[in-house]
Amino acid sequence: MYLKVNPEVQKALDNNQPVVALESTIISHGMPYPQNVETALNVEKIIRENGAVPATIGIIDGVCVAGMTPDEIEEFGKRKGIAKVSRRDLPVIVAKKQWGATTVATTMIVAAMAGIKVFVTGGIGGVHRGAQQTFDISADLQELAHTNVAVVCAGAKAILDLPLTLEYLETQGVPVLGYKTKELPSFYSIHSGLELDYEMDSPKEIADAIKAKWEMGLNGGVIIANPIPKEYALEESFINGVIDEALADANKKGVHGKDVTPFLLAAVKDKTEGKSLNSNIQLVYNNARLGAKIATEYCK
Ligand code: PSU
Ligand code: MN
Repeated sequence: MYLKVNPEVQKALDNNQPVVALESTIISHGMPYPQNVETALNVEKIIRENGAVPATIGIIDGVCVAGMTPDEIEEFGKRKGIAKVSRRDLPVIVAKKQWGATTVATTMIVAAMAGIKVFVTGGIGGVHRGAQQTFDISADLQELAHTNVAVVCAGAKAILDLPLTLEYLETQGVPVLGYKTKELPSFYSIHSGLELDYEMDSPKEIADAIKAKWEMGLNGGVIIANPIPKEYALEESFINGVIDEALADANKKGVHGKDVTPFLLAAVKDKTEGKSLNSNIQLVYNNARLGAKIATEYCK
């Protein structure tokens, strides 16, 4: 009733074949139309080419859908006013039978309900700069603490306080695994200056660590941090300057609550138009390739 799993996705799950979950906030709130739809469909194609079944997740007329059709993805990209739905919003949107775009937290919730273990996205939410005063810590981090889904991302954007985000994840027992890197990538950049404890060199090594965690009953997520391909990375002083301007705008306008992240993402996009969008698209493709391989190893 609350959950609808696409038949192809269900069949793969029943046969222990790899499935990769995908979020819809990135479609409805992360990129402009039509690039959002084009990217979401290409990501699904890449997942398939790498041997897994894609399951784009969103809420349609109050039903949590795991595995949208291409038409539904198109509608998520086009339709105005689709709510951004994190954990606290989910029951209301479902009860009111509305449409909702799922954040990392909510995509993890629905993936776990459906039995999907691996989820690919661009960047996760985290501890915001100034959280000491504002208490603004993304619900994504709490979800990673409790829900058994592995999340492949390109790290987190420097709109966040990245050192505090890593501290929070450590406290909550969430492993952060660098893929072929010992440094936390920061979305548009390969570097953040923050060292990771674990560098993993293959999808199998990552799948083994995920399995060990869950087979021991250590509940919660795992972050796989996959740096953006070098050729698409943005120059750090350029992007950090843009982020500082965006943060100043948000402060001046008194943006708060769930609007902070979309405001900052939109401001960064506007100030770099063209440049950041292409990088964003390419890093998601890169994550899709890795996520499908991890899901495949996990099923072996
Ligand atoms: N960071 C990005 N791109 C995104 C998001 C975060 O670089 O699209 C989205 C994700 O859906 C994430 C959400 O789960 O924003 C976090 O929002 P908040 O900080 O309000 O929890
Ligand atoms: Mn927040």
